[in-house]
Amino acid sequence: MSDIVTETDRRFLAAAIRLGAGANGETWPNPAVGAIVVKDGRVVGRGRTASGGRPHAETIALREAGERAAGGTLYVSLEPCAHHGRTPPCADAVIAAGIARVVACASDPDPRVSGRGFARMRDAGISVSADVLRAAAERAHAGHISRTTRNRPHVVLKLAVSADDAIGRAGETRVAVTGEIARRHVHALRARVDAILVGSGTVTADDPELTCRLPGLEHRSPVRIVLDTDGRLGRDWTVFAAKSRVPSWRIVAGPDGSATGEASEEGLLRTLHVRRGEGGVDLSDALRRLAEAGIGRLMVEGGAAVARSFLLGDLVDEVLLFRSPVALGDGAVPALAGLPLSAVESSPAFVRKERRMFGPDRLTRYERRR
Ligand code: AOF
Ligand code: ZN
Repeated sequence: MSDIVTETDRRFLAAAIRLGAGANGETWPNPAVGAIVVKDGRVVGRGRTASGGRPHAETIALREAGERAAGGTLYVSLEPCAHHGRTPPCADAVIAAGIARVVACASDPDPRVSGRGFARMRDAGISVSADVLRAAAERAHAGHISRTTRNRPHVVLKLAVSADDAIGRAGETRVAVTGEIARRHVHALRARVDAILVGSGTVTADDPELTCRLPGLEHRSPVRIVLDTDGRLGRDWTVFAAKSRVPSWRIVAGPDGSATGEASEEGLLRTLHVRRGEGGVDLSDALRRLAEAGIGRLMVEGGAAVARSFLLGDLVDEVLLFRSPVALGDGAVPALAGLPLSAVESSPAFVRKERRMFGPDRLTRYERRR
């Protein structure tokens, strides 16, 4: 029993998707859902998944709408849940509030939900239009979809390269490749992912903090993940510093090639033991463990060898390539450790989706062809 979806419906639903997506990075292990309640053409309630994943978006929007929800329409970026998890089912709350019509994007791939939320509301006499603005919602919920359907995070590879395809100069640390405006954009991107990952070489070369340092967004720093194959990095490195308030996860390869599945914690420092692969940790095993630990959106930030391994392993879903107009010249360190950048720029595996300037630097966004 689906009714006709109007342009106005699409606009409200697009607003719900944007509202939810603004919380990406804050809600893991849950998706960042957006919900808007409309009565007689006016917005009477808005909600997005709260930090840490609960309460869910619909509960917040319905609470704000109060009695005005009765007879109204709910626009929601994901199918309302039907399971008794850490909160009661949203589908039941929608029914209890007297909502007459629901316009939603796709069904929730979580096996506890997948279609049951829609069915429950339809059984209660609510008119449900599903699968509206599906592509936009799939992008907003890429982390949740990847975690629940592939058991690994949605992986975004960020590269900042010079005009001569380099990421630094041999023997020099913290060489600025791109400018200030691009740097700030990268910090804003960090706020929207659940975790960022680097190799141990990046830690020992640059001793980075890997936090989001934009005024007002400091609390949005993602989990910092370091591939520390042999577990050699100590707590004197900035990412592992005991006084830090941002969680750090160290990924260590098991000594005998087997995954111990072990995890240990020391304050905000967690160590995950994964299988050993060729030349380091087994990345597929590491991604599986991260998904199990709740990470849906992961940004890989370097260095060259890590980027190369992710690309060669076909583990990259999206590439953000920042390119500066300036060449680094003598001693330039190639961006992908021997793999040419054409592995992204002219690979049939990736489709170019977007181009934008950040001051003098150009960002090109690629998506993996599905
Ligand atoms: C919704 N609205 O805002 C979100 C939903 O552990 P729980 O009980 O919080 O349930 C987590 C699951 O609920 C998660 O895997 C996903 O399927 C769904 N998330 N559902 O109706 C929301 N965040
Ligand atoms: Zn729910």
